[in-house]
Amino acid sequence: VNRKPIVIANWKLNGGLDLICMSLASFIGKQFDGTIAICPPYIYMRDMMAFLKFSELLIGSQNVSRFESGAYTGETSAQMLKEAGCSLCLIGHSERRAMFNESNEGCCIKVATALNHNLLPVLCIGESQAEKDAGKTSAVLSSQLTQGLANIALKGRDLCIAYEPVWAIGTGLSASPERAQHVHEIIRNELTSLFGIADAERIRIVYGGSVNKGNTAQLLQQKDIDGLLVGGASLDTEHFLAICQQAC
Ligand code: G2H
Repeated sequence: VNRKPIVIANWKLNGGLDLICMSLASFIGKQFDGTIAICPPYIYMRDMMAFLKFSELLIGSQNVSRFESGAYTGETSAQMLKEAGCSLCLIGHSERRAMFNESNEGCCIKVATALNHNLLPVLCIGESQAEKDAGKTSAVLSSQLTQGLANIALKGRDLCIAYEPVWAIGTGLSASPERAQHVHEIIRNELTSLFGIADAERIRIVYGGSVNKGNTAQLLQQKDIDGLLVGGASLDTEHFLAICQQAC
């Protein structure tokens, strides 16, 4: 199966015009055999878009509203993101689940909304340290997938899953490539039950959690690791470029 790699930068609540200029300048003229995307805070998307004709970068969002329009203060809809030139959106990042009460059911509505507007949904899942210690990793991921993708019909459209073990996020403690591969295989099996083998083989499963230029190559050598979701290391332009160049 030829799944082209995808590397996604998640700037979280970081960055500014300086970082945008530096990042985009260093990507000008670079070519990749895969997809590179940056998810800045919403406010910077339009600034980034102006540079995009000079590079192959895509822009993603860190979240999307479950609503289409109406009296929902502070929300940004999938249609607005699409109009702004966005190609993908993160859904259910563990920080949103933990700090903004995002549920699997809410994530499922967001996945459907993103698909309907031709945005690539990147559904983020992962177990906590306590769940890992209790041997519940498979069960947690299974319910995040079955509930987060309930009644979703792909109809040929793309979906991406990000496996981000909560204990590895921003801690410097990445999952070992072997453990990450083991979990990605569990995820692909679950996707096979949900969508059938053809879709499950097509869906890219990316790893996130303390990715850096030192662990990129080994992670991507694993059969079921199809890309990376990079937080902290993506805020250093040269570091992020080094990750992308190793990946694709
Ligand atoms: C996980 C990741 C990016 P970091 O949240 O989504 O962040 O690479 O800083 O662990």
